[in-house]
Parts: sequence; C-alpha cells; structure tokens
Amino acid sequence: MTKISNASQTEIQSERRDFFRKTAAYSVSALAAASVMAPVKINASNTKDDPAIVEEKPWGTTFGYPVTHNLYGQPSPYEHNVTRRNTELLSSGNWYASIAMCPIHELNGIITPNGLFFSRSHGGTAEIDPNEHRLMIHGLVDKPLVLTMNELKRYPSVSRIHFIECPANGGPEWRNPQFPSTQFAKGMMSCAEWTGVYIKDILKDLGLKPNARWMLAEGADNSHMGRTVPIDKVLDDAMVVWAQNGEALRPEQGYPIRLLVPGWEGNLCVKWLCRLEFADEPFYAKEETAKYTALKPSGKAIQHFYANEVNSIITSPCPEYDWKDLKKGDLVEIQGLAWSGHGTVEGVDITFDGGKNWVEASLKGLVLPKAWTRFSFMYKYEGKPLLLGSRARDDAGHIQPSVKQERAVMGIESVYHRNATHIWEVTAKGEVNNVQVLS
Ligand SMILES: Nc1nc2c(c(=O)[nH]1)N[C@H]1C(S)=C(S)[C@@H](COP(=O)(O)O)O[C@H]1N2
Ligand SMILES: [Mo]
Repeated sequence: MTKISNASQTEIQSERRDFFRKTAAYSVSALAAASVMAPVKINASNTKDDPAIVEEKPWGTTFGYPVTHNLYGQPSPYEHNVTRRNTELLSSGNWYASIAMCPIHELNGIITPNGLFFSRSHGGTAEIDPNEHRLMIHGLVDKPLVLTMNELKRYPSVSRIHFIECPANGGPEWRNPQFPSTQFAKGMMSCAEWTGVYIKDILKDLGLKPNARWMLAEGADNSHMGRTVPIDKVLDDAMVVWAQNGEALRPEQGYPIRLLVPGWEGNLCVKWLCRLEFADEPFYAKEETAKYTALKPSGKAIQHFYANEVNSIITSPCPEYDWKDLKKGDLVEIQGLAWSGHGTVEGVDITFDGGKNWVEASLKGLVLPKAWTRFSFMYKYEGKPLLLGSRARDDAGHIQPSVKQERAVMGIESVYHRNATHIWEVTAKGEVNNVQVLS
C-alpha cells in the first residue's frame, strides 16, 4: 500500500493538467464583443388577428385556485416536460445504483431548482429521520464528538454557490458521442447555493492533531459510501451542509446533511453523512480503489483524482432546442454553462468551425469560483452548416483541450474527468446533432 503525501496530490493533478495550460498558440479573434450590444429585432408574426392577444381567456374571467391549494408550490403544468431523466445505459441493472440527469438546457441563470438537481446514488435514496441521525467526528482530533443535527447547526454557518459534478459526466463520450441530447451528454451536474459549516470551523472546537493528513467521510445510506479527502482541502473550503437553495437538503441530495468538497469529484460529496474520521494516511475505500480511478493508455490508473477540470457546454442551441424556426438574418443568443473545479472561469470562446477559429463570448451574471458561469454570444443566423462549440479558461491557467489533445494524454479507456471541447453540428436546416471533431 503506497502512502501518498499531501505534496503528491498536486503532482497527480498536474501530471495531466500541465498539458492543457494556455500556450502561446492560444488566440481568439477580436470581432466578438461589439456584436453583443447590437439591438435585437425579432421578426414576430402579425398579431392583428391572433386570438391569443385579442380574445379574453378563462383565466381572466374566473378565480384562479385558492392560496390554500398548493401549500408547497409546484411548477406550471405546462412545464411538465422539464424533469430529470434517466436511461438504462447509465444504470447498473437497476434504478437504485443509478443516476437521474439534470435538464441543464432548461435552466436559466446558474442555480438549479432543487427538484431538478441531478441525483446519483449507489443504493437508492435514503429517507433519514433527522432525530435519529448523528454526525460522529473522531480519529486524530483532541476532542472526538457525536453531534445531533441541532448541535451541528450551532456552529457559524455560511452560504456558498458551488456546482457538484460527477466525474463521469460526459463519460460515455470518450469514444463516440452517444446521446442526441444535452441532458444525457452533460447532465451529471448541477449548481446550488449550499448552507452549512466549514469543517475548519468545527475543527477549531475539536482540535486537529498535527499528524492528521486525511479525512474519511462515510454515508449512512445502504451503500455506506466512503471517500478520503486530503487535509489541505478539508482545511480550505470543505463544508458539512444542511441546506440547498434556502431549504433543507432534498433526500436525493443527502438529507439531513452531506459533505461538500467544492469543485472536486461529486463522488467525494458524501450524502447522508454520518462520520468523519481523521487519520495519517488515506483509507483506500472501495470508491477510491475499485471505482473512481482513471485508466491511462500506459495501463496505469490515476488514483486520488480530485478537481473537475475547466469545462463548458453550449445549452442553446442544442439537440433539444434547435434553430429550425430561425430565418436567415435573425439574431439569436447562443448560451451555455462553463465551470472549473480549479477556480473561477476567466473567459469562454466560441467556435463555428469545429475549433479552427475562436471568438470571445461574454460572461453573464455572477462569476464565482467553483460555480457554474453562464456565457452568451449574440449571433446572426445565416442558415449555413456549423460546427458550434465552446472552450472555457479558468484563473488557475487551464484551458479546455480538443478531443485529440485529450485522447493523446488520457486515451479512450477512462470514463472520468472528460473535459474536451464539446461540438454541436448545426445543419443548414437548423437541426442540432451531437458530433465529435477529432482533427
Ligand atoms: N452516501 C452516498 N453519498 C454519495 C453517493 C452515494 O451513493 N451515497 N453518490 C456520490 C456520487 S457518485 C455523486 S456524483 C454525488 C451526486 O450528488 P447528487 O445526487 O446530490 O447530485 O453524490 C455522491 N455522494
Ligand atoms: Mo458520481
């Protein structure tokens, strides 16, 4: 059993990442920004005889439903198609060890509503009575403790916006694109505002012993998910969280509490968290030995693989929302999401020719570390075939590789940490297909 020191975590990450650092070859053309401010004229249909505007509707002449009707609010029934989705391709023969994908193409801004947050579990969704749940913190600490949920909430709380991404997001696409769908191609992620306590603040009370180098987190669900987190990360920004977008965590997200390891593999964010144990070496739990390692072309596997790399995806247009209704000359907003587990998204470039030329998009709204960042580009539709894609850069100096660059380093056997640029083919008719550009 090799003991891995703290220093080597950075080396493990950089073994792959240095390859994708920005180089002198990095360039974008300057024509982009000006078009963003162009006034948009919509070629709307003639509304003169449109019954939707000239006729009184039933909802304008009768009462709506009473305020007592929906005590926990639900979306409009007309939004019934906006749901998580699952496929047998991504289940292990049952729906317990499976994943429900987030409809990222349906979202606005950077926050995922709780009912749409992607949901991945290895033994079903545990429904835990918080009164019967405890958090045990022990191992290399001066004062081991068992906390009730109320006791835990007495520590000073913070709220932070972060994404959670399964490292297998996009995993089925190492060889070929498999899904004519944004939701299935990239929906193993979501972003929320989490409320909880920094573990470093709990440790001020408990006292960490100097030889503590790793922290095991264990879940109370029937998979008893266990993962080890290096102490530097624990003392940086790891949190125990109990709330998601202002309300208690959903059962799917680990109610009553989960670990949040911002920017790192979703798998480390142990749900239904019941135990933290500090030790001087990693625990080599099943999820970091048999699973969640990345097989390289050399035949060796990367173990202790952590940060989700800089990444992005265009969510509009996409296979679910194509451009078939556009006419030549229409202005349309290209939008998408960018994120990096290494830091803050610094910029996003757009290509219309499969990665030969790039122009810079603008970032919209909040730009936060280890959070989804929305990007936008106003485009004049020409009815020409395109190979449309995005490429994000982060403030840690990383840039997304092409598929070819990624394959050269990582091969095609790995299912984890895929972050090559994603290309949509837009046909002359405005249909959108999932393709891979290998040159
Ligand atoms: N206890 C426990 N924690 C868990 C899991 C699990 O099955 N059991 N799944 C992990 C995996 S693989 C991922 S990607 C994330 C998914 O978080 P989400 O379901 O809130 O989206 O939770 C992680 N935490
Ligand atoms: Mo995962």
